[in-house]
Amino acid sequence: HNEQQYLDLLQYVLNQGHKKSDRTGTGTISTFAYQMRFNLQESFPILTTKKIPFGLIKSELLWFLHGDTNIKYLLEHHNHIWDEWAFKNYIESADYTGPDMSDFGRRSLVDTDFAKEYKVQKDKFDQAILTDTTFAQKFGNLGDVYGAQWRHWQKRDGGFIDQIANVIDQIKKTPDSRRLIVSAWNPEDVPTMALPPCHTLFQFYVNENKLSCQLYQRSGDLFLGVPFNIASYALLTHLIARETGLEVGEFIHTLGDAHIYLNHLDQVKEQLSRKPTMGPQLEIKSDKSIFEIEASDIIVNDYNPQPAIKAPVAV
Ligand code: UFP
Repeated sequence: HNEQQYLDLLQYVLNQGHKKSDRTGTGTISTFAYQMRFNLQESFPILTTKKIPFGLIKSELLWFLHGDTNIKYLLEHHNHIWDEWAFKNYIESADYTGPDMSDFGRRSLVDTDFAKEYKVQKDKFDQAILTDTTFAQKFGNLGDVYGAQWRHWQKRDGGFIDQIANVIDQIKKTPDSRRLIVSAWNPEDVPTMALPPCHTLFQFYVNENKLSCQLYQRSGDLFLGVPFNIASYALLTHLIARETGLEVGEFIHTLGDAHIYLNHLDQVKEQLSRKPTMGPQLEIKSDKSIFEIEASDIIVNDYNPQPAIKAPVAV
């Protein structure tokens, strides 16, 4: 059963994880190096033991695939996953003249008055991105995030590399190749990045007309981040398989630092007390290419998850 892979990982880290301090100051229990295998023929591996918002996963992945790095597209799709990174750039700029918003992530968790003011400023910011093109160009762009690394990796001698178009081409022409790789990790950029890529590198493999994909994820927040990452890369594997005329095989998820934040332990135990049900099936209702397909063309059928479980994000 696909979902059992994930639940086993939670249990493994509860049992084997050692206490480890981390960048965010939250504290984790952590283990190093773990691998899950999801059979994409069996079901689409989105969790049923808690509700995962598939809409956000779709629009984020399509945003990456378009090579888009501006949050405008995400906001148009009611996706706020990346907002805070753009908002941070804005409040640190000379254009921002509102009340002090420094350290807004932490402060809005502990100070309700501040949280209200933050919401006002953030809504204003989102509206400006949506309605003012010049503002969106200036403050909506996140620079070197996945869309840029995947679709226009900057070459040292000028020009760009489109890793996604290249890998699609290679899968079609040389399916036995052992070089079917897309990399997001750029050691030159890492020191200046707010969030160095978590999904560092992925590789495709073709066997008996089936396409498999392995992701190396350097760091995984097992309760909040990893369920998204599993569904996102499973969807990516489906989209690349469709584009290259192949069936889907497996999604293999390899994690480096696999951790549970100390303030997620109750939520993890709650989730482990639930029983997974049959996973849904993915349906793609369009002939459009991987670069033109729209979120509304992609649906999961028979997705009947148990309720969401809330937990604070470590920032
Ligand atoms: N994280 C994920 N998946 C993601 C993502 C972030 O699990 O897709 F973008 C988590 C991992 C870690 C934190 O807890 O976010 C990133 O922090 P660091 O860069 O210190 O590893």
